Amino acid sequence: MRNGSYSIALLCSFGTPSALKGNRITTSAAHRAQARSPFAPFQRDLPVMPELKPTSTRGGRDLYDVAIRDATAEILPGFQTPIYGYNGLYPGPTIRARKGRPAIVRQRNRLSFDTNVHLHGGYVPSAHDGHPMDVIAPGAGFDYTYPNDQDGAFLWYHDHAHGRTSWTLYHGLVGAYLLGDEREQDLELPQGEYDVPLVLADHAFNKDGSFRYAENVDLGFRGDTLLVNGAVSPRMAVKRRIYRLRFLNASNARSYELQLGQGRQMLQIASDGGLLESPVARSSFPLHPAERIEVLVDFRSFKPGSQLILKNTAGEATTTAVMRFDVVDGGGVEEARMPQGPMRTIEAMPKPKVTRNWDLSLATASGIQWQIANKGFDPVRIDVRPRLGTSELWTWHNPSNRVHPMHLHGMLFRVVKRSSGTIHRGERGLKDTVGVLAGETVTVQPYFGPYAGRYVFHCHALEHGDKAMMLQLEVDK
Ligand SMILES: [Cu+2]
Repeated sequence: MRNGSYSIALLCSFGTPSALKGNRITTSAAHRAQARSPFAPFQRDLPVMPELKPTSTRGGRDLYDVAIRDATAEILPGFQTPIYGYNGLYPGPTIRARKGRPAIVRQRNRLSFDTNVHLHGGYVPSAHDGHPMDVIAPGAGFDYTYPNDQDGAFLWYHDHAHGRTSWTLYHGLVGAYLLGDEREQDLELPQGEYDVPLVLADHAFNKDGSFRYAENVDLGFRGDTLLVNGAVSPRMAVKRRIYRLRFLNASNARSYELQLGQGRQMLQIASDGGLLESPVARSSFPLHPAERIEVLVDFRSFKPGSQLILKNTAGEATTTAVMRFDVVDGGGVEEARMPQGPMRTIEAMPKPKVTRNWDLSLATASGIQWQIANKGFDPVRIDVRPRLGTSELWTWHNPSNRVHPMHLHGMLFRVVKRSSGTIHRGERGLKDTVGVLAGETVTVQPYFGPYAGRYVFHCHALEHGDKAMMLQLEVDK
């Protein structure tokens, strides 16, 4: 019932058609021409999220200030789409943090309902993790302290207030948090404009330009329009240089299979938990909700004028074209390089002494609810108590006909077994989310650390997590 009242309150407080009136802007003839078919791909340049600058760098740590608020975004040319945004932006501003330099992100809730912020993939003390019940009331704020003492990785931040993440993330509460370290620097990976976070999400629109959302707890939301960094299938001018493309699947429930051109080589260097031990050449790769994959693409071998379409081969008609890279002349002296050999040694985890099995299933007895081990989320119940500094084998068994991207808060794991076949080398690094395919059984080995305390693990198909495919773990000292 509580969830139902949330939805109603949200619908009322959120941009109504009357609020949208007058936001319609009149612009140049070219712009109006575009507005006639705002859903055609490759019409807009890829937006780049602004980098958030610290308000203080004193005392060896960076302080950031963010307002979580209602805003509008020009996603379709000529329309203002109501969103919720970190600093009023969709996607939110990018935070670039450094390993060894703690950050405090002061989040002020200027929305009309509770929200919180989870740093996805971060080693973060329990009180700062954005547990679904630890929320910030309207008008209040919270200082999230991030130690940044893990290896470099593409983390991301998003709302995690229980029961409505499918609504709030869909309406804009996502942002990139790029944690860099010295190893990346030593490898001379592309930097600056050649290091590009790409936030993918499928959406649908009403005629007035507002986001259209219809809840589907079983399937999860599917939109008919792909957005990258908040633009419909955009184009990006690339110089003849090496680019680091960092993909985040910020979709509610859609999985992608990404392919460049007819299968041009992309060199995967990282996954959720940062660099792989060695780079892996890929002609395409899957990306499930919440997963990150980072690749290097060498555009030096393409002639100026070449166009390469990044396709989602798992998509349907309008959800196939993800974006286009337009190779332009110039580029100057290349400073980055493509790593050939080992990039990182991932420390072995302690031998697992415990094996746990988790069935992933749909219960329909009293309304539709997704469950883990026949249980839905209960904030007063702790479901599992692993010991700090140990590792275990966790087996996700998925007899359902949906993909469940299973995510653990506050710690990382390795994928050790897939019933559907061998584990791809691109999936052998550290992970925080694993796509468990329909009918599949997947075993992962989490390491319970570095912090003791209460965390959650859940399905990252957002409609599944909201209702209520999430359990609690407490790491005991
Ligand atoms: Cu799921």
